[in-house]
Amino acid sequence: MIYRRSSALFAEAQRYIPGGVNSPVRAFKAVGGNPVFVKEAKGAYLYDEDGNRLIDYIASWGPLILGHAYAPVIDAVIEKAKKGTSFGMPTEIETQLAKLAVSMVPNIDKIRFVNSGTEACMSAVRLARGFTGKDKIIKFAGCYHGHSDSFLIQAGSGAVTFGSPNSPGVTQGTAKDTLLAVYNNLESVKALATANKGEIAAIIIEPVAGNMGCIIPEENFIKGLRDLCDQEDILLIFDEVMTGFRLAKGGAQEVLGVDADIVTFGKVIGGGLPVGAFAAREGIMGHLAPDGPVYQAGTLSGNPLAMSAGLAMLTELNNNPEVFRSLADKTKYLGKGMAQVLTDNHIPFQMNRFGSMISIHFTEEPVVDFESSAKGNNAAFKKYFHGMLNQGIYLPPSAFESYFLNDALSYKDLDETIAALANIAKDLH
Ligand code: KE4
Repeated sequence: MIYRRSSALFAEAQRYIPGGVNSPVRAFKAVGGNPVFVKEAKGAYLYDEDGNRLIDYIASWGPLILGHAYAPVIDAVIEKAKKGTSFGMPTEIETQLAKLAVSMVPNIDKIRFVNSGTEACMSAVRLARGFTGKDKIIKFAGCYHGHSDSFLIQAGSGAVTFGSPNSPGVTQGTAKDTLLAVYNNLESVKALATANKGEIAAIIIEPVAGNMGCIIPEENFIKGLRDLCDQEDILLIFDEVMTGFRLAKGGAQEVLGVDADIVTFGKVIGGGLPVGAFAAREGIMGHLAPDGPVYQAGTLSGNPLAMSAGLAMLTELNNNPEVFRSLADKTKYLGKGMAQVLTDNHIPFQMNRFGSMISIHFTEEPVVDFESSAKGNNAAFKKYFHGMLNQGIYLPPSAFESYFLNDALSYKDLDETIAALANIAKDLH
């Protein structure tokens, strides 16, 4: 496929925007080559600036779960835009979306809207610290909760020491309050809780992880965290920016049957417009300004335009819950077909799949945490990514991402994807 216009647009973008992109993963650094510039999209298909049609498996990194330019969302946004986009004043539609989200998600009485998943997770941690009066948090290596300082931390020197910044600009002062545990390793969490007894405000986790590729929580891992939090008076924060309204109406809490204390959202809740949110029971949310002392704010938080997209999206999902089963079935079909191709070609691989999240890792070893995910053969992944792109299949341009299926994908699209893999599988050794 030709990407001449995308390359020219990328060259110009780099003159005015750092790296030519407004979010690093889009720049193809992990897979090489120039990023594809998209012109428009409809349903399961992207149409790029060179006229190529691409079957889309990122859905804008999750939000477009019903496909691009989904008519009920678009119509709602158009109608709302005609009446003004934002007022900096309360509007009824914020309450309508809040009421619907609270009705769909277990264990939440109230929800605060923000403008991104980063804001949601950052605010959730501040709320947990304010509610508990404790400073430290535990996160997991490989989990991503947005780019606020407390989360840009990598493992410290020892097993139970403080984290250290993994980005310039993050201070040691911040890093010392973030402790790193190992996903699917409850002992690593217990060790941190023991070594920092009485100092930990919260554990934040992606209940089904999507930022190491897709990583599935092992039996009793999440339940073990719940029990530990109850024993140690620690709040459990589920970062459901990816899993919320994707795995089920009630997200990972519903599917895993484990209660979180605070839940964060993004992506699907905004229907493709900038919306994040965090939610909890009244006893916790009551600590948030203006009711309580924990400050959090935002000029465009809850703006009616974004709320109209989110309300249309969640209304569709709430009224048609069979879509979650449809998405899971399509993901299973795709995974089965691709796994067969890789097996037939004797390619070492692991495939992790949960609901409509899936990822392929070119490694013999099961992928259960960041360390095992990092052992994937990235040279093979690059060949896989570009080989599929050249056949009109758009996959996440990094081995450390989950695919996000949308329900506009037909079984014909899935078969075309499996066939594209069959065409290149022999090159993946
Ligand atoms: P945003 O600030 O990008 O809306 O959300 C941050 C975030 C929080 N929590 C989880 C579990 C997330 O996956 C994300 C963002 N996801 C990435 C994809 N891995 C967004 C893509 C990007 O950074 O451009």
